[in-house]
Amino acid sequence: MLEELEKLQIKALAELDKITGSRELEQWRIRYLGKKSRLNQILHSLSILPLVERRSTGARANTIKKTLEATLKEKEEILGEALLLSSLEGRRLDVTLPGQPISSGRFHPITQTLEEICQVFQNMGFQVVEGPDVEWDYYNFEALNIPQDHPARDMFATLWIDSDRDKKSRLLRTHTSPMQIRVMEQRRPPIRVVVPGRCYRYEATDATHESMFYQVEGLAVDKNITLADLKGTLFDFCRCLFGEERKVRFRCDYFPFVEPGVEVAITCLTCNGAGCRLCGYSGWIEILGAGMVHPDVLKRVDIDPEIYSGFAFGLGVERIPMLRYGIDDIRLFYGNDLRFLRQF
Ligand code: FA5
Repeated sequence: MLEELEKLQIKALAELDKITGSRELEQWRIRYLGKKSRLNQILHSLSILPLVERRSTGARANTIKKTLEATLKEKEEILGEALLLSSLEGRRLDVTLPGQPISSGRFHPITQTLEEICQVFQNMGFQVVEGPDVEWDYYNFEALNIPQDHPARDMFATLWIDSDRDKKSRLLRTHTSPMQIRVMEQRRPPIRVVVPGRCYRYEATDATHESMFYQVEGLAVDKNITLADLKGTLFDFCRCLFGEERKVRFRCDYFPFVEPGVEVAITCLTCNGAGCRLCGYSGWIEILGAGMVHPDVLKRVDIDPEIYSGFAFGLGVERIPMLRYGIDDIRLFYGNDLRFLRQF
């Protein structure tokens, strides 16, 4: 039996030496040190041997078991280290390789335009304020000289929130002009504010009309403000946005809350004033409505029109990137088509 033990040790160690993988190592452990291994069988059958032989065989079998266990442990450590090294080698980072491109987000073209418009007015000393999308009839119409049954209500196809229109009712604001009243209720002149915001109209959509669109309202109230101030401010604004050579035209228009009222147009950016499909062959494109704040509006917010005067304007925001980039349909802005939006 001693001879068998010696042979077993030599065979086991020789096999262990050749092993290169952890799976083979486990199989080796089962084969030479497992419950059913020959070594284990010998250790369990010692009791049937005569006493002298039992002692010597038992001692030798235990020494061989310890040797095999110790060599197995050593081998496990060597293999573990090799495995770690090879996996590190495989995952080695080449810092000289070009990085993965990070696709960065961007602002919606309308948000970009709103920021640009506000920045131009902020540079002229205007402050940016915002107001509610859900508005009272009073601010959207009444306080702006548009009482119930006034024909000017037809200018603004309204989305009502309350069904009973005879009472104090709420609506989705049809323009940003209600903020003229809210600002003048809270502040005393001198006032210089611009109000960017969403507006809503109950209209069929087409290439130039959306049911939700943006406006930027402007309001300046102080002593001695004249139509010349309005013209100067809007001339400067148009030049900043559309370039020095752009021509700006002022023509009379009617809005119940201003007197006089004007409409401002610029020479078409596509045909440079020669006339094309975009400008309806007129050479001009209207971009905003404006005027001198009506004395009755000032009185309503306790500002004396004998002392103070002011101008106001309301600018359609979508028109600006449409003109600049030759976009022929306003609906593209709100269709959420990434192929369109990624161009800005
Ligand atoms: C107004 O909304 C007035 N509140 C403007 C104003 C303010 C006048 C202060 C005087 C003093 P109007 O309805 O014309 O006016 O709208 C102004 C601009 O909003 C238009 O020139 C147009 O560019 C834009 N706009 C109006 N309706 C729509 C629509 N359905 N879709 C997209 N843009 C629109």
